[in-house]
Amino acid sequence: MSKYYALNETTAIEYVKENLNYFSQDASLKSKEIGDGNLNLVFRIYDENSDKSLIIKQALPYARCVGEAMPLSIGRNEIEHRILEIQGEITPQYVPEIYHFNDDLGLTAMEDLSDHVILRSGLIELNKYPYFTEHITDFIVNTLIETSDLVLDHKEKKERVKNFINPELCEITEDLVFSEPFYDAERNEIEEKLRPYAKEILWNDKRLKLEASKLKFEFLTNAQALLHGDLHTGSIFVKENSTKVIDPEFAFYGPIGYDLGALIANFILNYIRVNEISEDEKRRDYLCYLENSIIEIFDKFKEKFIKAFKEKTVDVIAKVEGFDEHYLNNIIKDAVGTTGAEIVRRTVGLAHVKDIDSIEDNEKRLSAKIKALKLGKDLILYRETIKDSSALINTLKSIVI
Ligand code: SR1
Ligand code: MG
Repeated sequence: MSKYYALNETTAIEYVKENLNYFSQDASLKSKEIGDGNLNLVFRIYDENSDKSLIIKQALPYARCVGEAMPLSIGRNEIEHRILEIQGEITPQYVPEIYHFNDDLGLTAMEDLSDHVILRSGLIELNKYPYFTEHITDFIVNTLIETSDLVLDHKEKKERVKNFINPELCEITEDLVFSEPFYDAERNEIEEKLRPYAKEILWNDKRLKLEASKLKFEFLTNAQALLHGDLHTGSIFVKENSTKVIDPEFAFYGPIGYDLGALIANFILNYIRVNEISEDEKRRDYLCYLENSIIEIFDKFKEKFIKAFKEKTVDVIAKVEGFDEHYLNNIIKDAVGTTGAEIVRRTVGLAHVKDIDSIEDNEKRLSAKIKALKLGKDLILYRETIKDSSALINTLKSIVI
């Protein structure tokens, strides 16, 4: 940590000039800090004389959204560039290219994706991405199955598990997703009018706490595959024909359903927003788009997973008839439970999402949040029975519409 210093817009340019051979000698470099995530600094460095640019992402020794009261090791940067390397070998088309890293400074230099937009912003703007579900299901299925015991030699997989022990960032998820939203925790961010609903829907329900604890212990102990670990719509860049998954610093060996569930939850949060605020015609059209996207993510994941299982599994006994279905059913159960927990935590926990919090009308925002809590709860409680996309959509519509 002794060599560490946090960059600013000026020193970021100096760093690039001294350490990277990316720009030409006569480049006129400018720099802008563009980070709007919860943890890190992000600088865009660009040459005014050409169209060349890159991104420097630097870990701060604390969580940016909380400040120094929440210290975090800059070692998360190493996890991030290591998993980006692995994902880049499996699905290079879906991750940014890495140019350089420096673990002393906790920084990585990578491809600038400014011609893309963050998916969450695109969804809030009611934009559509026709290839997204195809791309993201390719990414999830391939990165997860290829890092699992189904495909990897078991000793090599255990080595990977060791290399991706990520206790600090896992603790954030364990606390913020699976524990604190289910009681009146100090760090919860909850608007006053929602408090009685949170009590009734979440905190007074022992059945729900039991199911949340089962999900938490699944997350803690089921080292199935190398997860992205934070696959919400703010971790994905999109443009019409391209999808890039960024920010895998929460990576670790965990249950496959966690990545799938986090993604579906964030589409549902946007669905709840659109249902609450949009004009009639626009609303119907965009709700259809979101509904189809959720169905496609769910169905394509299942279809591609079974296909990849059949084609890629090397473990002899795992090839026995019926094990693929058994394995997939457990993933889906975890995914639906995670979807519920992610929806709940983005509504009452420490880290919210713009989809819901930026609803300006107080009554509509409260209504959206109450629906989110009810839906999240049902998805957790009834996850064993929600086995296909139509059951998921029926549950969604019965509460939200
Ligand atoms: C203190 S970190 C809060 C959240 O931001 C990250 O993106 C993760 O989702 C984490 O839970
Ligand atoms: Mg992130």
